[in-house]
Amino acid sequence: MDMSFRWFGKDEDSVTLEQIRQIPGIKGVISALYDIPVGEAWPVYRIHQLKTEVEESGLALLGIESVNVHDSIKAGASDRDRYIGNYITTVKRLGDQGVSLICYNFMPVFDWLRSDLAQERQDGSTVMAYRQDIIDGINPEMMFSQMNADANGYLLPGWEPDKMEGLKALFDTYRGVDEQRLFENLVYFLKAVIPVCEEYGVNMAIHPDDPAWPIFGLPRIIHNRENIMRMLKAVDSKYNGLTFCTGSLGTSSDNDLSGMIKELGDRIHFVHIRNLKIHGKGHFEESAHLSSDGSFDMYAILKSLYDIGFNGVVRPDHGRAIWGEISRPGYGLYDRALGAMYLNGLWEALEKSHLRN
Ligand code: DNO
Repeated sequence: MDMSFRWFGKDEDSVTLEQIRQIPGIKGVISALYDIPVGEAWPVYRIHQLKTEVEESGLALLGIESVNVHDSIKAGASDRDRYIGNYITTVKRLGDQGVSLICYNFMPVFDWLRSDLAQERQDGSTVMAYRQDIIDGINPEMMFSQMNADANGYLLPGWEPDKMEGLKALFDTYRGVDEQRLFENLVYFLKAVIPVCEEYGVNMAIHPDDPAWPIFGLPRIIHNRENIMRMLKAVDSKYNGLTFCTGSLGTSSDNDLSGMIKELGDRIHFVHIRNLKIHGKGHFEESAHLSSDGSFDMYAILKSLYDIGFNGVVRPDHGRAIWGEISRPGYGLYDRALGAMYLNGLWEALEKSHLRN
């Protein structure tokens, strides 16, 4: 297992590569070229620059999160082939430079969603939280403004403000796109991209829908065992895999996280680990990683990964805001570093108890 840390680049992250390097057990970072507009091919020299910068700090570039998929591809619009062509160019360029992991999602218009980016807890820390009743009373445009206003001046991944300007048109693009159509559009995309991934040794790891149900009337198709298996079977190549995100899949208590890990096996290429405190259906907050602080059994999750022989990339996911740190919500240094240490500790215990038995 390679423990990693998400890094948003030196101009956009409050956390530096030097700080990441000092977290025990971190082998590399997960990053992206966040300024390249979605749908454009990534320039070779920019990929090279990013990789060099990371490597000069003593870390490895362990994967990209995300090479985002243009909404024309998701909606199956008439210009999708042009964007798929650009995507393939980026995959080839990444593969050429030894990057072998791409995380992406297929959520229409939006990415992950929270109703509160800084909910205060009893200990004075703040966390991101979700309440469906609040989301139900909000229109999508307001949601964009609110998420961006509350982001401590940082750009939230997936919530770029420029999207808001064309939001109505974007929703129109999805008219007539139901779950079945969205699934077909995903398969169309994968059928074009996966053969290239096979040739270039790049694993595609789709990120599940977060939360694990449709929002704002838009379809979502990657949020439970059945629809993930269906996606994997539709393009049955090892390179067509999953980012197993505990915090996304775990928003629905119908998802048995440990059972899913065992079933998905070697199609899991990347793991995002965080804990949630579930308060009821459609109501949760992001807790500390520690099992006893939330609703998930982190030992059981790590044990399932250990049992399937997982040797891919892991990262601690959203952390709490603690010790006065101001950062992009969910992506400060302190609580994610605590998370990484805890996960590494569980992993060490699993390895040693296995050796002794
Ligand atoms: C949220 C992240 C997601 C994820 C994308 C992958 O913090 O986990 O934004 O990066 O869904 O494309």
